[in-house]
Amino acid sequence: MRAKLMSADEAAALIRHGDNVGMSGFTGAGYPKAVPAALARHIERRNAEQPGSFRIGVWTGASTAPELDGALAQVGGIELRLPYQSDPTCRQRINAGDMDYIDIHLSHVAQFVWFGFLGRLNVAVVEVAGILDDGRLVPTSSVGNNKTWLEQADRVILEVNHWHPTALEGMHDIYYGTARPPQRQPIPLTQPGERIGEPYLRVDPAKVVAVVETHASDRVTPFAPPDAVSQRIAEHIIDFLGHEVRRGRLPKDLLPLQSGVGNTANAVMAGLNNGPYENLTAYTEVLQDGMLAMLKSGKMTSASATALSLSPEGIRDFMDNLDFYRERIVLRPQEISNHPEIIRRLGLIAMNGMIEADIYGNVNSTHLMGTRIMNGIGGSGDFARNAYLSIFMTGSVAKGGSISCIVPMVSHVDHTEHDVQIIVTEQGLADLRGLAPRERARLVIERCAHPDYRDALNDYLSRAESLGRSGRAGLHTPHLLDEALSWHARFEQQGDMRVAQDR
Ligand code: 0RQ
Repeated sequence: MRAKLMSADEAAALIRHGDNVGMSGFTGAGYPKAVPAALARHIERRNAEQPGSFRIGVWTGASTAPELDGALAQVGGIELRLPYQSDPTCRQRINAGDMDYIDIHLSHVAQFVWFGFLGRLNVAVVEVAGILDDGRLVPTSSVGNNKTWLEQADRVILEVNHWHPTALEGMHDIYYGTARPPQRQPIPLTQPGERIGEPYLRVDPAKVVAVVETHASDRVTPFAPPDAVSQRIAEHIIDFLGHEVRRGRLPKDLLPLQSGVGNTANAVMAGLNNGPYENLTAYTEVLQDGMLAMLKSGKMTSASATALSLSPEGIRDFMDNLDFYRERIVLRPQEISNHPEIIRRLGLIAMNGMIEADIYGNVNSTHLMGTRIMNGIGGSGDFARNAYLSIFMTGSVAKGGSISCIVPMVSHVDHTEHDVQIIVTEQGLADLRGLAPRERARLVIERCAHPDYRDALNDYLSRAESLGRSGRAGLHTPHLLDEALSWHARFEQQGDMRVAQDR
């Protein structure tokens, strides 16, 4: 490995036009810090000589950072991106049609690569915290798809980032027991904090073509204190969980929590931290500040994730108390953190954000006005489809009230009515379990819609029902198709064209 030490520029020169490159990185944690930037410079020079002559496929765990996604998108270097991104330049290029993007469930990525569904993986660029004498690798603040990249890629570039504390060693659990059907066996994980694998990543040293040393921090995003909307959403969820415990539908210590990223998710965690529950656990994808606080207070006993996504204060606390957290946090490959088999077995309480929901309970998590990608489905589908309770949350209105996030028919479907059980806005919570479509519609309008839009939605529903009663349409899921489709177009005309342009 020592013989392969080189500069980021030399390593980047080993990546060729047309390569599919598997990069480490998950929500701003553990992404390579130097090679992508060097590669972007290289691509920029090549494309200046001959436009479009150097483009690659970029596969990651999830979102990364401006130094990776942003830098490569800026120079037009990405032909195809998957599976989740949240970078403004990528978003703009994808929506302009300059860059292809495949939005797939995070749990699918690793197996799609083994199955050969996505073509050959030519190069892996993986950040690690260290290399052991025997060649095994110490993972970083995220695991993501690194195991798969290291196994499947023809050539491997390692970035050893000395910013990651060596005390991370031992926090990870890399499971090597997955196989392709028909050889697949059950994954022997029955508790969120259980370890079923090994603490290191393996790599065939013969495939390592470069080792680059860096010392650079992960992308850290400060959290704003929860706003009034997030706080109301959190209160509704916490009331609802209490109700479920009283009804005997949830154990008194709840079930393992999965929480999407963002301020609402943190507000829910803060609410639970101040609530009556003890011995909580988490089986989630990304661990944010809110969960660290719960581990610290003792309310939460263990948390499993594939990545950390901490604020600057969260990072400081994590680094200062690594021995404490190493006993309580397990970081796993995303094929395990998001595995449907395990999610179903553990019975998770899944809480994810959304862009809009329709009155029947279909959810759009990814596309503004039906056509413009925001980020991607991420792990929300893995969790929602398989959870014990599947909760989706959003403010009832967007863009200063000019758009209702409760609509007659979602403009893009990520989670169907069959996978969505509970919808929450700051207005209230609609529990859709056991309700037929028209009952769901009334409840969603009554509990979740903003008062400014309630009349319009009720009017829509009653006219759709009249059409059904007249025999000209179905009464099972009544719709006025012309109006359902023009609902979004009306917003764009009346309201905020910024939505169209910004995104
Ligand atoms: O745009 O910033 O320009 O104002 O959409 O909306 O309200 O800031 O919501 O940050 O919670 O993100 C679904 C995108 C929500 C996120 C989504 C506009 C709004 C704003 C963002 P501006 P908010 P959040 C595990 C789970 C998928 C992945 C996932 C997400 C912007 O939760 O990416 O769940 N989820 N992963 O103004 C038009 C509407 C709108 C709208 C909001 N109805 N119409 N614009 N906006 N609603 C974690 C991982 O997978 C890593």
